[in-house]
Amino acid sequence: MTLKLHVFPLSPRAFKVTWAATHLGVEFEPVLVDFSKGAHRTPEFAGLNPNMRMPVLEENEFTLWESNAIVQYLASRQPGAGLLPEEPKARASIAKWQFWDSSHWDPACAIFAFENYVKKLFGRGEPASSEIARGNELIARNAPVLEAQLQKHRYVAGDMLTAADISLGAMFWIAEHAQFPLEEYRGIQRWAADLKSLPSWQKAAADAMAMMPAR
Ligand SMILES: N[C@@H](CCC(=O)N[C@@H](CS)C(=O)NCC(=O)O)C(=O)O
Repeated sequence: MTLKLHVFPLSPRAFKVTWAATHLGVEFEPVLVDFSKGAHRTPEFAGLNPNMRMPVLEENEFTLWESNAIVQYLASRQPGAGLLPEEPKARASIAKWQFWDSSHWDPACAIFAFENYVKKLFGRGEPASSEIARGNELIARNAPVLEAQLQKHRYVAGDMLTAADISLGAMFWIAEHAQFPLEEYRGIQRWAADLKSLPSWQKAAADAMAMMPAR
């Protein structure tokens, strides 16, 4: 069985795993999890991920959820690509940023994704100002950490593109819609533009849009 990636392609967490696979040249079959039809709330989907969330990787009997675990798995299958070096300190630095993504960056950005994008996409009302205020606080606390790193280095874990850039940078897939308050962070903006210019980003973006059913 081909490796399958179950995704709702407009989500940055989905883009994270399809972009990783595309960048690494891992062949995969994308499977649409159509949120508008509640496809993630079926018993079949719960069998793949009891959290009823995407993305999910499925490969024969093996299933894997949590987008950063999927990025690590894909990157470790293609060691020659350099996204996840073997050397313990280099690997740990990448894991550190991926855990930071799950703990701090994704939750901060997700507020803007939900309030400014998801609500509009699914007709769920206007952005809540209290939530935007909470998002602004989280961005103000966390973005300077990433900015300082990107002022010193071209990429998140140093001077080479790694799995950490894929994990953190995928959020920019929806930046135009989500309106993250990140304009003042010049290092982050330079890095995001760099990532978006990669051929793998452009291919993954085109493939993601092609997957979306007509609305
Ligand atoms: N930490 C998880 C988060 C996955 C997640 O929350 N996915 C959302 C979409 S971006 C989802 O499937 N939501 C379905 C729901 O809330 O019912 C990951 O990175 O994979």
